[in-house]
Amino acid sequence: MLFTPYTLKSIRFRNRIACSPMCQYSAVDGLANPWHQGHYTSQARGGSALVVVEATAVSPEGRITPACLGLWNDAQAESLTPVIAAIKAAGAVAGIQIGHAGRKASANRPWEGDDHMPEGDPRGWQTIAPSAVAFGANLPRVPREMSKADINRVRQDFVAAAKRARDLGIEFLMLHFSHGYLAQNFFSTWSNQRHDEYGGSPENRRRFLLETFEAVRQVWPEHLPLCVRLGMVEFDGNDDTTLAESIELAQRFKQLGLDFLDISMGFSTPTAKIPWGPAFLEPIAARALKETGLPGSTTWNISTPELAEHLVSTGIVNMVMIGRPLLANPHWPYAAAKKLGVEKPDWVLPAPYAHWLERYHGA
Ligand code: 8OZ
Repeated sequence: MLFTPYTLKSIRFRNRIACSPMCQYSAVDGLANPWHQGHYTSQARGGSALVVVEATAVSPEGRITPACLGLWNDAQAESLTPVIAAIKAAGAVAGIQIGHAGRKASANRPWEGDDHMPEGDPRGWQTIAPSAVAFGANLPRVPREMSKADINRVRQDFVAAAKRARDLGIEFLMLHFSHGYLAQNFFSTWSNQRHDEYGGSPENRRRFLLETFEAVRQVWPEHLPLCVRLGMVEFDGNDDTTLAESIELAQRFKQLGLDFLDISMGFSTPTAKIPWGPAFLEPIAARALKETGLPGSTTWNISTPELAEHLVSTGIVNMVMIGRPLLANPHWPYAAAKKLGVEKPDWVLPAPYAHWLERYHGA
């Protein structure tokens, strides 16, 4: 099943493997450069059906680090043009994840500390979030509470980035509504302590996400898939309540035109006890996708072909989002096909590679 094609809206995926968005922290001024060109070209040539470009900020203060990609100006869009062309030329579907890092923004790159830059560091900036509450631990910066004007502006920033993605010929748009970034900051009581219509009840905590989704849907073409990556649970001991709330939120997105739900977790508190293990989100994904009836995917620790095949062949997900295995080997899909004994995988190994690997010497 992992190597059967899949069609969503007008888009055909050559198999069920997606290269999950993975921050490269290698940009200057939000611009893509030869690093991104090489990385995304390799992923597309490696055989993944969908290549989702890393978390790309909708505004300067929405970057996780100063080295994140951005899509808030035309120069940034232009810098992505050859990257998108290369993904498509290798037969993969070109996707992008757009987001705003909220209270987790203004951080050092993981290999340079993975923590907030100290207050006063000239490379850093004032973060914003629904409430002036810090994440804590390695991310102690206290965000400024967003005004209604901020909320409206960030929603429009998402819309402007979605338009740029559309105009770039990107075919799959993922909204980063998880991992303790801005949207999750609104949804989670760990970070949202507002008393206006954007905080308090589940309906109020959903409002920013639903309004942003709805506004993006209006500019994102009807025939192209719109995806949300949602943090469904926090692993904070309160998951029954959180999962019920997030499933309801997913149902509301569905009513507004969501095409694909990518199941992840919240990362809203450093006190979370995450049960890291092979495909540990499987039961959450199974329940959420079944109850909502939405097509979708899941991610985290899907590191063997057998596990990926299991998730797809049982009908739990339509696609798997693979991360680190594809960093270690962009040709993981080819290796997976061989391991699973797939004779003629219905995906196109680019002709030069196919010639040497399949035709000349045999497999
Ligand atoms: C894992 C490691 C580093 C960054 C996210 C940008 O949570 C990330 C990220 C995840 O979406």
